[in-house]
Amino acid sequence: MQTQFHGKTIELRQGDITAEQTDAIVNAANSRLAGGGGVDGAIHRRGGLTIMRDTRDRYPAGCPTGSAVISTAGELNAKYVIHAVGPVWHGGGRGESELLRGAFRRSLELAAEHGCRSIAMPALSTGAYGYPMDEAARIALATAAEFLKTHDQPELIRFVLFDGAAYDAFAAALESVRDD
Ligand code: AR6
Repeated sequence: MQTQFHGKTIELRQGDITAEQTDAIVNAANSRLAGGGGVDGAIHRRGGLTIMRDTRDRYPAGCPTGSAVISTAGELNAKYVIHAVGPVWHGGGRGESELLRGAFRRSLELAAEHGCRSIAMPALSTGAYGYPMDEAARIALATAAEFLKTHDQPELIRFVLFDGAAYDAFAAALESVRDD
């Protein structure tokens, strides 16, 4: 499923984000950039050790929640990995929505700053960090659509969703963003 926004494309795809061939792939990282399970584990497994070496050299202090940093993509079919740190879900009263928006927004800014024409993003925070999928999908898509209003790049923002339930939640949210 895809939709045009201001001449650029937001697309939904079900699958494994490490197989993407976009210029940038976004990782669902933690603030220590220490690696872990889920998307993070898959990216480091498939991308090789140079990704961790690069993030350790460049960002020894890690990355704050609600932001992102950029590194080499190692052996992945991308130019860059962008490590985005979404919030842990605590019920919604601890600024989670702004932090999630910030993680997506900073990832898109980094992609634009590095001349990326395409970016693949996962459903940040919806796995180990427990963010409710429907709400996360609305924030992800609203942030992407908003970004495309004022930026020429990336021309393609692709959300790569791991399973059918995540895909359906993003599809419903994309309909409502489109109608805004
Ligand atoms: N491709 C696309 N989506 C995936 C993949 C994949 N290969 N694997 C999982 N997902 P998570 P978080 C989905 O847990 O919630 C790590 O340990 C998954 O179904 O990867 O932000 C980090 O080191 C879910 O919908 O990220 C952090 O400590 C979504 O991606 C922490 O987990 C995000 O799940 C980050 O937790």
